[in-house]
Order: sequence, then C-alpha cells, then structure tokens
Amino acid sequence: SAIYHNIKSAAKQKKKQLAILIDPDKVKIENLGKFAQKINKSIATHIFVGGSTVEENETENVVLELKKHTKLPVILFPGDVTQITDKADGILFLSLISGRNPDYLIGKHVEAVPKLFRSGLEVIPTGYILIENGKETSVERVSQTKPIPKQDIEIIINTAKAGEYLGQKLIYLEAGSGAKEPVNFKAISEVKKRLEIPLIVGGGIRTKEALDLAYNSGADLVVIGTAFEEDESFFEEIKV
Ligand code: 1GP
Repeated sequence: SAIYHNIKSAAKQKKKQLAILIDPDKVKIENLGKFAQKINKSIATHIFVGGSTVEENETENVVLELKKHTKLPVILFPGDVTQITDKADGILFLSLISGRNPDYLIGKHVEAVPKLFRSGLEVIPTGYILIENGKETSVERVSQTKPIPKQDIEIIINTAKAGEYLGQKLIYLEAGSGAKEPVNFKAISEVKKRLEIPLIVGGGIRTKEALDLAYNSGADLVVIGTAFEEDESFFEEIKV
C-alpha cells in the first residue's frame, strides 16, 4: 500500500503531485529512455501508463523500458484488461462511475482478477468520473458512456461522494485525453470541499496556468499526457 499511502500523505501536506501519462500506443520504445530522463528532472511524482487502444504486450514493453530509467512509481491506468502487466508497481482499478455501462463499472474488473491475483501490483480502487469537455473523447467512445454535463456540478459532487461511500480510495475527475477544455475549476473545488480521499484531475491540461488552476482549485494529483506528447519543452514550462 506504499503508493496509495504516499499519495494520501502528500495530499494531506498539500504537496502538488503530477503524473505523466504515457500512452503505449503513441510512444516509440527507443525514445523512452530520453523521455524518462526529462521526467526524472521534472516536478513529476508519478508515471501512469495506459490508453484507450493499446496492442497486447505493448504496455509491458513500455513499463519494462521505463523501469530501467526511472525510480518514480509506474502505475497502470488501463483502458482494458489486456493492458495489465505485473511489471508495473501499481494499478488504478478504475470504475467508470459517471457512466452506466456495467462492463466498465464491474465487468472488466471481474475479468481482471486472474491477472491481478498474486501479481504483486498495488491495486488502488479509483472512482473514475468523465466530464463533458466540448468534444467527444476516446473514453466516451470506447466505454460507450455519456460524460456528465459540465454545468451539472451537483451530479458531479454526488457521483464523487457516492464513489467515496462505496469505498473508492481515489476520485479521478477526467475531461478525457486531448480534451478541448479541462475540468472546470468550480467542479474541482466543489468536489474537493466534500471529499475525504485524494482527488485526481486530468484531461486537456496543456499550459502552466491550467496546471496551477487545477492545483489551486484542489486537485491533489494532476495527470498530463498530450501536452508532453506534442511538445517536450512543456517540461521547461512547468519547472517549480
Ligand atoms: C487522460 O487525464 C489524462 O486520461 C490526461 O489527458 O492527454 O489531455 O493530458 P491529456
């Protein structure tokens, strides 16, 4: 339980945590060493690995390569059961609680158990909430669920709190990878006010301002993928 314990105690101390999301579908293994060096020198605290559509074994190759080059915790953020590998340190065991597709609420989780059992992976139950961002995202497409409309703050709050009452250890407010607009600061701050467990926010964050706004609104851990895929100089922009 080291990963979760550390996220929680950093959150309590109001330390800003940043996960770099690596989509195995979008990186070349041979570039990962250099990329990991940049991550090591940055403010990043975690590496997440996952995507909506990833070929079998690709995730494991990416994780193995990353583990050669970094000491940061490498955590699976899987789009599907096939992305589970015991070479990572942990897994966000995501239940898509904004949606009403039983496969993504519990079905795939049952399928995942044989892979997780005795894997040594730290399994971190995570209530995953998809919020409308101005365009369709791959989470929406793949999971065939509707995101919560961004103005429905009450529903977002109640969904997050229901997740906590159900025993989720983290709540993840997701605008979707490459989102047009990140999760609104109001949704972040209203959820944060009522939540006892740490709050993750991600999707569409591509400027230092957007990152700071997410932290200042109450995000304990922010996830960024696309901004680094598109331009690695973003590492410079987010120093300190
Ligand atoms: C997606 O929240 C993450 O699941 C990160 O999104 O790729 O837009 O940074 P971006």
